[in-house]
Amino acid sequence: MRDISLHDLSLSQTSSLREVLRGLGSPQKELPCKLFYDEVGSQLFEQITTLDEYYPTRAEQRIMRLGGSEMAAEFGPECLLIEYGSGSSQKVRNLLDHLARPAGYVPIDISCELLEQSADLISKDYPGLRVMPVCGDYTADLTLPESLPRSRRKVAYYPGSTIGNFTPEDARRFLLRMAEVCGQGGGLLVGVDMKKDPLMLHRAYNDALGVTAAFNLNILARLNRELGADFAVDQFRHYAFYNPVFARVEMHLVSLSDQEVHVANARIHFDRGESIWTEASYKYNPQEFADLAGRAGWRVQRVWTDDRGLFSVQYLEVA
Ligand code: SAH
Ligand code: AVI
Repeated sequence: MRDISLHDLSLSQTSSLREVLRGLGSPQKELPCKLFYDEVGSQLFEQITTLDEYYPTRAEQRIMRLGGSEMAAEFGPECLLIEYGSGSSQKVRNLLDHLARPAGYVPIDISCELLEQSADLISKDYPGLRVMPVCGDYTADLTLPESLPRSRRKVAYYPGSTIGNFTPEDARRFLLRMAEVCGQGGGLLVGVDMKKDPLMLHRAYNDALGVTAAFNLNILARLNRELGADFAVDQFRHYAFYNPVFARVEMHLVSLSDQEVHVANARIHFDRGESIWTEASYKYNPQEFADLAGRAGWRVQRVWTDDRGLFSVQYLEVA
């Protein structure tokens, strides 16, 4: 059973031209990573999840498969599940398979086509479940449907280590907002990628087939397609590395020449070797994440990890 009202938002609303121009106008040029996820970008991300080098998806999926019934037991019966950045809605199946009489499932994603397809598949495979997809930018003031079903508990699900794409301070603010959405007694199940051998991280963001490079470069092609920009995409190179000082992988697009680019009425100059910072992916040990979440009003109840200690899935409740 799938609600038909999609809260639809287009690129112009989700990430205004102003936001792009501000990013490209700052001393370290940058673009928000949410811009990766148009239809092409979402397909490229799905390919990334199948790459040998990209361990996080496999590690998290395995944790979910093995731990799904224990996680569902923590949530209890009649919970309303709100998934942030649901993408293909694959991992959530490990929860839906075990939840007792869930009140509903609210997947939220900025990639509207993928969200619709995934919501349809979930509705088909879980016929009694109320599915209420919300398309939009969860970093903006996103409103959930007014007619949310009554539930015993609201549980946010935030898989993929997508929380690592915020700076720690922005992550804290976001966790705070999720605590407000879930309210007293609310829960949060979050996937968090852990610190590890920098070489393994390096490979995960520099795959041999170049899919991550294509994913990164697609952001420029998207600005050309949707904002009428004139980036010469072949004049930029994907550059990703692990920065151990900040415990984050940084993805950049480096200009291969001195060049001018036009975005709307703005002319933007690039020196050869200058970069646009497109994504940060922070890595946390469980205790570091517990401390961060603690500063946002959450208390960790349980942590599941894989046998190689690559990834963690943590269940928290509003303190
Ligand atoms: N949860 C999936 C997908 C992770 S990729 C998994 O674990 O494999 C990150 C997802 O978050 C994408 O589907 C992307 O479209 C979505 N996303 C990224 N930034 C977003 C934002 N600001 N608002 C809403 N969705 C966002
Ligand atoms: C969605 N997010 C957690 C991914 C990550 O690993 O930071 C996006 C990604 N970037 C490059 N590869 C995958």
